[in-house]
Amino acid sequence: MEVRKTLHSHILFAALLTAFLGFSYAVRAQQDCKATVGGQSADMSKQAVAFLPNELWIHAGDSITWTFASGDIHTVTFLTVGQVYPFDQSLGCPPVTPSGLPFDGSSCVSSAPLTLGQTYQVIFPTAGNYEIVCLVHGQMFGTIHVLDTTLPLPHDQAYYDKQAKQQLQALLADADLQQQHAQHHNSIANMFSAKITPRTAAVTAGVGEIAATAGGQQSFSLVRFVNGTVTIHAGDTVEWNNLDPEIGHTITFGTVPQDQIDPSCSPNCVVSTDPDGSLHATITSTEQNVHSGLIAALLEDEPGVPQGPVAPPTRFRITFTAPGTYPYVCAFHDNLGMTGTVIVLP
Ligand SMILES: [Cu+2]
Repeated sequence: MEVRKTLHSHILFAALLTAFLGFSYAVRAQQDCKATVGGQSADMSKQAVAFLPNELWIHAGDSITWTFASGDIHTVTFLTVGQVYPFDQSLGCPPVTPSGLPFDGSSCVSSAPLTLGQTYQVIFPTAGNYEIVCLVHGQMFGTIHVLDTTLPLPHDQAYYDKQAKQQLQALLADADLQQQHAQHHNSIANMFSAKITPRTAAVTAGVGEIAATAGGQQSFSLVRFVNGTVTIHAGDTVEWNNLDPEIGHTITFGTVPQDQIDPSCSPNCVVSTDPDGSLHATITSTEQNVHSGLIAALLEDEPGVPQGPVAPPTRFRITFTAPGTYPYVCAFHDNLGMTGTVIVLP
C-alpha cells in the first residue's frame, strides 16, 4: 500500500515536471546524490568552511541533498549568471526557497542559513555547469556538472563520500600549524604594539586559510581567540586582530548589542578611531558593554568593484583602567565556544 502510494507520487511528480518543462522527459530512476556542507572538530574550534566535496557530476533530472554538518551557519545557493551576490544572507538569493525545488539556471534557489543536522535538496532538470555558493562565506563555492542522461558519470556516491571525508580531514589538519602561526603572530604583534603603546597585549581572534580544488574554493577556520585569556595591569591596552581571510569576528564585553556589525560602547563610553585606523575603546568598569563590531582581515580587491577606503576595521584595542575580571565573546561564534577573559590586576 505504502510502496504503491510512493510510486504513484513519483509518477505524478515526473508527469508534472514534464508538463512544467514543456518537453518530453524520459521517465528514469532519479538519483539523489548526497553531499555535505561544512564540518568541524569535536570541540567546534576548527571549522571546515567548504562544500564537501565541492565538485559533483550528476545526470539531468537527478537531485543532490546536502546535509549541514557544522555549528557555523552556511547556505546552499545557486544564483543566476549575472546576478549580484547579495549582501544579506538571511534573505536568500532572494528569496529563500523551499527544499526540493528545481534549478535550471533561470531563477535562483537558496536555502536559509542552516546548521548542524539540517538538509536541503535541489533538483537539476537541465544539463549544464552550475556554481554552488554560500551566501555567508564568499570564498566557499563549488561546481555541479549536470550531464545529459546519455553520458556516463565519472564517479559514484562512494567516491564522493570518500572525497568529502578526505577534504574535511585535509582542511581540519591545518589546525596545529595555524595555531603555531597565530602564536608566532602574537609575539610579533607584541613587538610592534610595544612601539605604539607601552605594555600592550595582543590576541588573535581567529585564524584561517583558503584552499582550492579544481571545482572551487574551501577554507579552514580556527574559530577561537588564540591565547584569549590575558593578564594585564590597570592602564594597559589589549589589541585584537583577525588573521582569517574568510570569517569576521567580534570582541564583545557585556551584553551583545542588536547591531552586531557596528562598534558600540555603553554606558558613558565611546569607540574612537586611532590614527592607524584601529578602533579603540577605554573600559573603566566591569559594568560596561563594549562591542568591536565586525573585525576582519583586510578584504581582497574584486575586479569591477571600485577601490574603497581601507575597510572593515582590522584591529580593536581596549585600554583597561580598573582592576577586575572581564569575560568576552565573539558575538557571531559564542555558540562554537569562542570566548576569552581579560584579567586586570592593580
Ligand atoms: Cu567569531
